Amino acid sequence: MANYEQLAMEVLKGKKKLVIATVNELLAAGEKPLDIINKGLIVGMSEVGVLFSQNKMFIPEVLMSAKAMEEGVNIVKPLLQVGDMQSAGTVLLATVQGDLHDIGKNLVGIMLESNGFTVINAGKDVSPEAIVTLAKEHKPDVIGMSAMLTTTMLMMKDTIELMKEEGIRDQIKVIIGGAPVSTDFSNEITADGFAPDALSAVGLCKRLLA
Ligand code: B1M
Repeated sequence: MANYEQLAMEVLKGKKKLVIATVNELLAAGEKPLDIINKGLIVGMSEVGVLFSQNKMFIPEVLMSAKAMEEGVNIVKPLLQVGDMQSAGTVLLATVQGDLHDIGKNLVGIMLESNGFTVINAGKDVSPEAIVTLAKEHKPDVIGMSAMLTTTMLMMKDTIELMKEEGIRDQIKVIIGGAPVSTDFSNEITADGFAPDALSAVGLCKRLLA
C-alpha cells in the first residue's frame, strides 16, 4: 500500500516512474490531491533542499528530483482545479530575471487556480520589462514575483520601480515570495505583501482584492 513517506523518498531519489505510480496509487486509494502535494511531494523536495545545502546532493540529482516532483504535480494538478467558477481575480506570476527556480512559483500558481483565480504563468528568468509588458497586455489584478536567490531578489525592486515609471503600479497589487525574501523586504521595496508559502499566497491575494 503506497504512503506519503514512500512518495517523499521517491522524489528525493528522483525516481520519476515510481513517483507517477505512487501518486496514481494514492489517488486510487482516495487520498486528496492537495495532501499528495503537501504531505508527499513537497516533503521530498524539502529534504532535497537540506541535502543540497549540505553538499550531499548535487545539481544533476536535484534536477532529477525536480523532474520527478513536476511529474507528480502534473497528475494531481487537473484534479485541483475548480470548474466554471467565476474568477476570483487574475494573477500574473513570474520568477524574476536571472532566476531559474520555478517549482515553488508553479505551486503557487496551482494553489491560486484551485482557489478560483485565473493565472498567467510567465515562466522563469523574466525581466522587469517583460513583466511590465505582460501586465499592460493582460491587466492582472495582482503580479506575483518569486525569487530563490539572494542575487535575484533585487529584480523585484527593479520591477516595481519600472511599474511606477510606466504608470501601472497604482492599478496592480504586487506580492512576493521565495526563500530569501520576507515581510521586511516586501515593505522595503514597497510591494503589497509577502507570502511564505503557496497557500498563504492565496490568502494574501484574497485579502488584497477584497
Ligand atoms: Co538552487 N539554490 N541553485 N536549484 N535550489 C537554492 C535556492 C539554494 C537555497 C540551495 C542552497 O545552497 N542551500 C541556493 C540559493 C542560495 C542563495 O542565494 N541564498 C541555490 C543555488 C545557489 C543555486 C545555483 C546558483 C547553484 C549553482 O549553479 N551553483 C543555481 C542557480 C540557477 C539560477 O537560478 N540562475 C541553482 C540551480 C538549481 C536547479 C536548476 C538545479 C534547481 C531548480 C529547478 C527548478 O526550480 N525547476 C534548484 C533547486 C531545486 C534548489 C533547491 C534545492 C530547492 C528549491 C525548491 O524547489 N524547493 C533550493 C534549496 C532550498 O530551497 N532549500 C535551492 C521546493 C519548493 C516547493 O519550495 O521554492 O521555497 P520553494 O517555494 C515555496 C515558498 O518559497 C513559496 O511557496 C512555495 C511553495 O510553498 N514561494 C512563494 C515561492 N515563490 C513564491 C511566490 C509567491 C508566494 C510564495 O508569491 C508570488
